[in-house]
Amino acid sequence: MALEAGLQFDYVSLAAGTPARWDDVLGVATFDGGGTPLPGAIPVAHVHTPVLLGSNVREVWRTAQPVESGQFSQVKYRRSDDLLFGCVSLTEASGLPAATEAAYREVFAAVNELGYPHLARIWNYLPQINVETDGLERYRQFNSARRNALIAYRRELTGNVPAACALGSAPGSPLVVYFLASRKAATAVENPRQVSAYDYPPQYGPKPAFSRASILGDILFISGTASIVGHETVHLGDVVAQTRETLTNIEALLSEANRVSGTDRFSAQTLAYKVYVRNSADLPLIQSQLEPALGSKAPVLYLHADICRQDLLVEIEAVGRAN
Ligand code: 3EB
Repeated sequence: MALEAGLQFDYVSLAAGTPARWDDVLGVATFDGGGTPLPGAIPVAHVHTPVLLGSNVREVWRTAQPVESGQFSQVKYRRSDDLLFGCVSLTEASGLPAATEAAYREVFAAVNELGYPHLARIWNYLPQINVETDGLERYRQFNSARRNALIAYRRELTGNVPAACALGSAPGSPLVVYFLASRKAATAVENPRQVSAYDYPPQYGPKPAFSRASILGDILFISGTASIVGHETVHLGDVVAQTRETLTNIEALLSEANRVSGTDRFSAQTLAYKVYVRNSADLPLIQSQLEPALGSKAPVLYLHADICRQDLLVEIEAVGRAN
């Protein structure tokens, strides 16, 4: 049996009413606080980012295996035999670095203790991501604190690190981290067009510990992907060109995922996307590039969020299942 037996991903419409079954749900993310309450045992990551298009949806992770819910310290989770979905939401009572380090320590303690030590994908949302305080941009503070927690738990800082994304959220919202972890290792994938983020030169601050994509059984997680070639942002101020470059990077990741797994299994047709738009006025231009490229049937959720480099106007993440 495949280790990730039947992990499935869906954007479920709230308008369609409550799904008949919640007993196969591992976890849920909501955006902009949308949605009616769910059965209490389901971990829900409440992400505070306005929805620009694709509203009234939740991101729902399901599995074919029986599930069990629980809480480890402040990490709410649900797990199957193979997989664990978890989320943690912390206010910045003692500042962002302290909250980040605490959140990551809790995540690592939970996955270690529960026996799902391999983090395949982590989503990070923090308010005022581009604001500088104490002489350091908050995204860089986050990176430094994430690194400290990785070091404290003797985790790798390069190589087989999780796929990830890090986005801005509404002012005053908590730090929200949610993740999928596995009993068995995922395979990290890098983008041949880009310097690995963990090898970025020092001008970008503390090195971010994430991979460009990861493969977990049948599932491909594509990290937050932007208009970066080598280590530099390209097409400054040109949202159309940034969108196209981002698509080129996603295509490169698909090829690389197929090469690494020795197959032809992953294709753009099977991907579902989340698109983060810095300036909401850019939505029509971004859409005009994405709709013809992705096809009208592709599930796409457009969110209004700041991106972790001031000069990036759009970032796209994706998840796909092998054919
Ligand atoms: C980049 O490619 C854009 O810090 O976890 C993308 C994905 C980005 C994940 C993270 C940051 C992160 O450098 C930013």
